[in-house]
Amino acid sequence: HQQQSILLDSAARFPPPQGVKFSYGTSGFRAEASILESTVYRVGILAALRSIKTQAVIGLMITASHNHVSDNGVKIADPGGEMLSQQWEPFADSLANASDPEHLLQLILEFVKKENIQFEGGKGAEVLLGRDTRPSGESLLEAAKQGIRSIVGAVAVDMGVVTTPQLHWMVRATNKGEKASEHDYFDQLISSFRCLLDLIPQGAQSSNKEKMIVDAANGVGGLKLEVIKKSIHGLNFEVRNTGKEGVLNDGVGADFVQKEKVTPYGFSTADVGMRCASLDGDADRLVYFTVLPNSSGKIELVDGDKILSLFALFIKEQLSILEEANNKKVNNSYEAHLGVVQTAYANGASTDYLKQAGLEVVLTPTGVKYLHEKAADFDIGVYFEANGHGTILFSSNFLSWLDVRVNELGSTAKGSEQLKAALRLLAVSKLINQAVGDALSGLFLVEAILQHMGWSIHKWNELYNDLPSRQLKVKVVDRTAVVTANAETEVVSPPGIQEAINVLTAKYPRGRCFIRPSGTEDVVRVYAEASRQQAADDLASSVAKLTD
Ligand code: NG1
Ligand code: ZN
Repeated sequence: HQQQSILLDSAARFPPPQGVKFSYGTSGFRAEASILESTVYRVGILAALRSIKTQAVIGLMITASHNHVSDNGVKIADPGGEMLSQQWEPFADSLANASDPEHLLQLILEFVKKENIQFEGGKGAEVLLGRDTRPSGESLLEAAKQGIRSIVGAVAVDMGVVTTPQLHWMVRATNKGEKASEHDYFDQLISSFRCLLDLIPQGAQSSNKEKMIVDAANGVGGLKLEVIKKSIHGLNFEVRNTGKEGVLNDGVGADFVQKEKVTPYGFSTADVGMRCASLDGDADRLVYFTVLPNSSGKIELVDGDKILSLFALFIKEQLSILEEANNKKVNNSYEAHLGVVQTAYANGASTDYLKQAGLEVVLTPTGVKYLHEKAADFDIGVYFEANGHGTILFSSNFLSWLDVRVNELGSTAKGSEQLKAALRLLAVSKLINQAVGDALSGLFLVEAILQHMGWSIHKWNELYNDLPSRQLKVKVVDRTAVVTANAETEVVSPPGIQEAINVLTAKYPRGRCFIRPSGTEDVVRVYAEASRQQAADDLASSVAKLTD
């Protein structure tokens, strides 16, 4: 009863905006920041309940990623650092949309009963809070704290301004009983990067010592890179768009660079040919690019698909070195199952390249939660969206085996190629963020691998040539009318559309085209690719007409 009156009192301080319907999409709740306080307050309650239910620490991140600075958003990190379980999404929606405190309380009581959430006996709730650099973050953080504290005994721990992947990493590390501060995050990143550089084959690293430049989207990633820069050795880099002057995500950042394919603010023809990278506003996306000569700001984009290819290639190389040893010495061998996960947006040339390199490729629907889940089926699962969000997951079975193998080889085969390969894989598992895609750890892994291979960005980019592609969005009355199957590559409803797409696609050499309802905007998206840009453009616009 005391609990109920506390909830009713605090809920009354956060009335929801009129006439808005919130929906927990692939990136949590996102909206104009000024209407988000009640939503963030309610997500605070949800986070506390989730913590009691799972008997683990939960994360709550306030960010709107690559969106406009006046937007904001909120999302939950589950105990392993992954996205909120999909089973709880409908509850999140109903909480956010409850019209008044009584209704809210009613929903909570019903849900607590249905999910059998036990307030007595277990550990109290604990929620780690983080926010990006958006000015609205401060008051929204306060709303989240009040939501958490409206559950009696729940504790909110403010981690301050952090990248989204840092917060996910902290949740994961805390629940594993590992050191979990920001300092520990930097430590692990810097020491595993160092470890990879120390294991570079003699003579390889020469071609890649020149400086690289990072566009930090005027967001939180730039602040963190400047901290890392003070203690890291073996990489010469400059950080631009650190937020001291420009506006968050405004003409800068990974989303802008990937979609517009032009240089972000702060880059010019003076940078032609240099290795450049762009982060997004909360540093969970990463793309590379080079400025093209005499091109009025055009760039050569090296996207998430190419980062995926680089990572997969490197891991495959290390595994085959290890497996050679397996054949010679049969005791304690392990055939690691390596797989890569993409969405239908992956450039067709990347998928062909990966398959032809002998890799197993799986497609999932758009949205990190689907890719992540699929990647977790492998011993080593590498996933990336073309837009630069991705990471590498290692199974605990494989990591335990690797630990034992490193010890064995350390005593029987010191200095061997096998030991080096095993140590490299171990270092990758520590450098890369196992909770969620992380632009910072991704960047240092790309840099370590380029040095290992002795590759320039141009050499890397030549792994394959992207097929020309075109993306369009079509505003429709009801986007849910479009229903897809087979990882969004086929339309099942409305009837007849897929047949029409097939007929149009067949007209173009190397044509491929699909449509799907966006999970984050009120539009249907069209993607087309073909052997020439004009053909991809034509295919996309003719298919877009079908959806009108
Ligand atoms: P939707 O709006 O469902 O296409 C977009 C991106 C996703 C993902 C989510 C979450 C494209 C085509 N889609 O999803 O890849 O990043 O936002 O932020 O880029
Ligand atoms: Zn982001």
